Amino acid sequence: METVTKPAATGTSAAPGGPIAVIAPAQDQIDGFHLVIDALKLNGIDTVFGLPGIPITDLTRMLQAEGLRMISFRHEQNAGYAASIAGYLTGKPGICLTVSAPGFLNGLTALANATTNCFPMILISGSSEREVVDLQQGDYEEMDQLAIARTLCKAAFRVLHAEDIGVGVARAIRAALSGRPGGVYLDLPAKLFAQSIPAEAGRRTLIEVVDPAPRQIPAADAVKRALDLLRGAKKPLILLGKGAAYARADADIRELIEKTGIPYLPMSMAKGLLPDIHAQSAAAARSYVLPEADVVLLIGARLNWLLSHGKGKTWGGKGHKDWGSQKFIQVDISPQEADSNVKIDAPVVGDIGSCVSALLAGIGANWPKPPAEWTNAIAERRDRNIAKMAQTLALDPAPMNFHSALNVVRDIVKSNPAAMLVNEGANALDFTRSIVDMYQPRKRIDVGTWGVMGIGMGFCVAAAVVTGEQVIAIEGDSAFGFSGMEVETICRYNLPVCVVVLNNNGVYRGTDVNPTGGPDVAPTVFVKGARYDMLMQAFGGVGVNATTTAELRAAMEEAIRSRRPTLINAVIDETAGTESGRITSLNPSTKKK
Ligand SMILES: Cc1ncc(C[n+]2csc(CCOP(=O)(O)OP(=O)(O)O)c2C)c(N)n1
Ligand SMILES: [Mg+2]
Repeated sequence: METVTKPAATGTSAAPGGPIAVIAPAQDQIDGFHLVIDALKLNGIDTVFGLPGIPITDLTRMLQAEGLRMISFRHEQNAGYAASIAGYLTGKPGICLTVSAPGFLNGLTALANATTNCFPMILISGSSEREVVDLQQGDYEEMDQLAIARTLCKAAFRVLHAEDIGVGVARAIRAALSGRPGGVYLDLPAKLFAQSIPAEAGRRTLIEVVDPAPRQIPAADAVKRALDLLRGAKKPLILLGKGAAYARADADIRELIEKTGIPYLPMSMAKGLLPDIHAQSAAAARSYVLPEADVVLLIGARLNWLLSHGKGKTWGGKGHKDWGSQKFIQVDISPQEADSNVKIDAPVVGDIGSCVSALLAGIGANWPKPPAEWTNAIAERRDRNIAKMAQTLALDPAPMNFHSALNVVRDIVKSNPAAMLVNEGANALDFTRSIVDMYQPRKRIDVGTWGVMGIGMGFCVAAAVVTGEQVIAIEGDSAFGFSGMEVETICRYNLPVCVVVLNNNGVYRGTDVNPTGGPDVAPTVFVKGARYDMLMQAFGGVGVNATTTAELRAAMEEAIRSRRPTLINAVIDETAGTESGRITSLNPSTKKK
């Protein structure tokens, strides 16, 4: 308890004139720990993902004691990924709480990933003694965390005084949620937590953030310019990104697509915004529509590498740097996004909900449907590709391959459309994305903009905790390894998570050999026939080794029926994958002879 200076009160025996030292009664004082907790609570934060240790161990205990859900992980990176996707799924910043230096660094990958993916997240790290850190005198877990975090996130703040905690938390929330969402770092030095200030005055310093993600209404002339361009299109196309999914403008987006009759393509995490089986989905004719389209309306999708930067052969350009002939309309909350890769003819800047509703209003009742030649040509290719895929999916080879295993997953997701689908890997990712249809918005969460491995179990925990829905994770065996220890976390909190490891004995496949003939296996190869299912059993969950599609189907059905933590080791033909899945071309290689 702190010694504080108080005005003279009756019954004290201090020397006349001097300050009177009294031991403050606890109920009159509030400490830094509780100011942090109250600031979070005041702003509707009910869950924190983290890992205890100096100086935040007591904070994790007190968070729990004060009624927040404190989800403890085995590694901060996974807690960070959990927080980031909780932010995406709830529209409130996801909170990750870590210890100083190494814990902070472990959380930082997730913070940077959140920023890249525009997920609202706040990484709160305890830090060491400022005076000692700044003089580099060798403190316990010494590191200038604020300086390091600053380059990797949208904003970074440090709070030194208890009375500034309210402002620090408010600024972090605003920075994470407003405009283009992203990762925010909040540095809380150890000394802060023990500081006490008078309780009533302390509570008055807390801020309940008003309108943290303000609407940004697009300019009327920008909307008109976009609609004029779209109206004249012969081969229009709409591209939906995860920004569109994050915006929660589901009904308006669907209405825009259906009223205009324009074919659309969902990016990976926009799948399900409209059901993937929608008649206007051009997903199965992607390689046809991108180069052929004449006007492309991007909604919350950036022209980054995932869209071949809007140029090159994918878009009908002659060489890999050449632009195609299409014109672009880009709906984005960031005014800096337009022209990042190719010319944007009609930028529409504002929050996606407001922009889509403005476009919808401008479209009115008599919008001309796109020419039938365009929609028919797409439908023809789509139907042909879907029929071809159906044939492949119907095969049931032994051992299983990606297609036969994912055909099972496809059926299971179809009968459980509210389930969350987590997905990472290379082949395990690409095949799942193209084979497993999604039916509802924000159900598919994956490796995102970076194609990062390691999001798996963190995303599973967060998805289960914040949605309460069944979670199905489709994991490459390599991908799973990045966060595999969190199956203990899944068991500890008894979460309804069914992990399917598509086990092909390695990174991309299990067939590489060491060219020297030496005893080490090739760098992409793992222990053959590994039993990931036994890892789940070690913590009391259900582990199943599935070597046939029938076994896989039965195990998934049982996992969903029981809602018990389950890991299915799905044995996949080790020759089935390709190098880097669908992005083999990004692999640098010496010029072929
Ligand atoms: C953090 C991180 N490290 C490394 C990689 C490179 N990488 C891309 S996919 C992948 C694993 C692919 O193997 P697996 O998950 O087993 O999927 P498969 O293709 O075998 O189905 C790796 C290591 C990455 N994307 N992210
Ligand atoms: Mg693999």
